[in-house]
Amino acid sequence: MKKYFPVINVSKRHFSIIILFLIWIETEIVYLTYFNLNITKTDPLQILLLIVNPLPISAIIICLISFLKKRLYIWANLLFLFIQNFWLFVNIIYYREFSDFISIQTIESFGLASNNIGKSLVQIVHFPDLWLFLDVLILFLLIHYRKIVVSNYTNHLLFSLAGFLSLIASFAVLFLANVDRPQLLTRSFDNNYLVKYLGMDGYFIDNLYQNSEQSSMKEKAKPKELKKVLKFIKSKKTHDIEYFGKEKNKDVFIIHLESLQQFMIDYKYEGKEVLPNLDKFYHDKHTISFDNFYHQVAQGKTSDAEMMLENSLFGLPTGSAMVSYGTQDTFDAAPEILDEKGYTTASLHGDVPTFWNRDNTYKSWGYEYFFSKNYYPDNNKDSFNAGYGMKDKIFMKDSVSYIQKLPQPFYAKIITVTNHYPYDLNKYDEDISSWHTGDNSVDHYVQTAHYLDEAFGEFINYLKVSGLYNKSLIVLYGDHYGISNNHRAAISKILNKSKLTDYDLANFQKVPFMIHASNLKGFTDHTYGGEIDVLPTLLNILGVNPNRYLFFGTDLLSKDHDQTVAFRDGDFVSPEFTKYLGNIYNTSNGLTIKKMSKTEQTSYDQQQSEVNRELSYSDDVLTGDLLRFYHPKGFKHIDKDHFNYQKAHAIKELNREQDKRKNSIYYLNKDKSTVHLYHTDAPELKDEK
Ligand code: GP9
Ligand code: MN
Repeated sequence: MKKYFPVINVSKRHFSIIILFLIWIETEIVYLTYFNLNITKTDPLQILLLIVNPLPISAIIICLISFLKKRLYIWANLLFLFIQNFWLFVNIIYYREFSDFISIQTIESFGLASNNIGKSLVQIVHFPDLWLFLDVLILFLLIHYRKIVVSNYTNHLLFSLAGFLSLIASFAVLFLANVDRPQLLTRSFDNNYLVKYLGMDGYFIDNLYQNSEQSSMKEKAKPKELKKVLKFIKSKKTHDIEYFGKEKNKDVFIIHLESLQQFMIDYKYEGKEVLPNLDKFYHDKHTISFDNFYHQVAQGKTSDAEMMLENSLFGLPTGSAMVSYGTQDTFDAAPEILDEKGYTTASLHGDVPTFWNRDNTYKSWGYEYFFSKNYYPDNNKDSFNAGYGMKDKIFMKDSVSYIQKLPQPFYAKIITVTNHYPYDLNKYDEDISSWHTGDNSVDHYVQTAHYLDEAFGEFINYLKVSGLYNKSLIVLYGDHYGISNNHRAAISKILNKSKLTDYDLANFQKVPFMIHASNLKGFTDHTYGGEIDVLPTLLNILGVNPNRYLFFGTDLLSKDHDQTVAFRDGDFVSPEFTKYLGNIYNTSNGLTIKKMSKTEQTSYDQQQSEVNRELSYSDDVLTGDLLRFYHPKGFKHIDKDHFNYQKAHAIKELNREQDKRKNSIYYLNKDKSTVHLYHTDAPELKDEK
């Protein structure tokens, strides 16, 4: 034996480099073969970060280990290598099942062995994955049998210097990551982003930090805080609802119109209506349309809108509540509330399921189904995608194959995405010319908005021919602005206003909100309200009493509705005042209020204090997980573990439901698909006909 394996003497410096190299190469292999990090190949910074990011944090730790003496140095290195391998290994397994990275919150909320991982562990651990541990094993044997002998000399200066440089490098990675993806850490977006930019270690440290912050807030929160919140909420309850139960048991479609702003309704460009289908819907005799309805989102954008729409809770002042609290908090959300009333619940979206942590949050909200990108045929074809996901026309058409199988009544949320910055569209999809404001990041908005309108028109057409239209309550909302206030010059051109004030910008935050159903008498409602008010409004129409729940919004159609609309930064709009960007305007005429009468001042102060209170109470609910202490009578939460959004599982479940519930559109059509009733002019789908 001795003859074949000569003893190798290595210095500490070399041994440390070997460990670092192994960690680096293995991480790179795993990045490229197991994960789908969506690297933009034309972005050199992304590629550089992907190559460099496994190094700095590991290098710092390896440098620290180098100060250990004798065998402790060697075993600590091996242990560190093993931990790194193990971290990669568990993430490979988790990723294979969920296309997401493991987090402390997921382990705490679902347990490692549950969340269907336990059941199928044998299927998802592939024997060849164990290659990851080969290096530790080989090194262990070589050291144990003294085939590798590491010198005991530590060059203190060298390791200190290397450690210091690695520390600088880790900050450089963080800095460059933020250059490429601004607000990466404050807004989080998606675990895939964190790993792509900061590496597995960076992701872990961030997760550790976030989790310890969240846990300490949660631990501190006591049931008596809930009492304060409930007292506040009680003053906002609405009574004698004229519309109560008007559309009981109807199917519900919530159509999320990405970045669509109210000013686009009835907007004409080059003499043509930009949104002919939405305009028609807006003025329909069965549509209640709101023209003073505001988005109330902050950094969490779409996720803030979703949080408000389905929980009547505000997003957070920074970051995304769905990302920070969606996995572990308790919610009384629309899907779960409606599930209790016999509804089947589904969210449909053409982006990856991890974005805004939807894959975990939807389980906490009680969604039975989440049809995301990989459920859709040809979802990876370049021509089928624009910006963040599948093009609306293709996405909406292919959604029908799932919608038709949902047992009725159902609650289906359809999240569009094509009208999203940077408003990308293929030339052949462009039906109208772009604006010519000279601001390139704004000019194409009109084209993608028009595309969204066409997609919506095709979808409504399907609802009509399939008979669903009259059986459904259709709710439309714009989630937030598409054109931010940074584009003042372009906004004045678009609105044809030579002098743009902050009052105009406040109005620019209005988004469409419409409710359509056959028993409703349509009109344009000038009530002031926002996204926080949607859920109580919707529940009343469906005959579910919202007063039973802890909601911050109030029914828009009720006489008791509170018309003070809070923005996330403490600004607000009410029928009297528009407080925006530090200025106060008279809402009815847009003039600056310089001096207030005593009564005006009292009413202003009262509104401001209410806004401050509702925002901070809503934050208390989320950060303290206060809903865990709240038990509406008879309302039982579904175990989060019950849900499984794997495609194969969902399809099996849907098929099983057909014969059990016997009332899906598909079943009622004698097990025949209704997809052929759907007509789209999307050229990508032309070959299919
Ligand atoms: C991504 C989509 C976009 O899935 O919902 O979110 P946004 O950037 O609008 O918040
Ligand atoms: Mn959005």
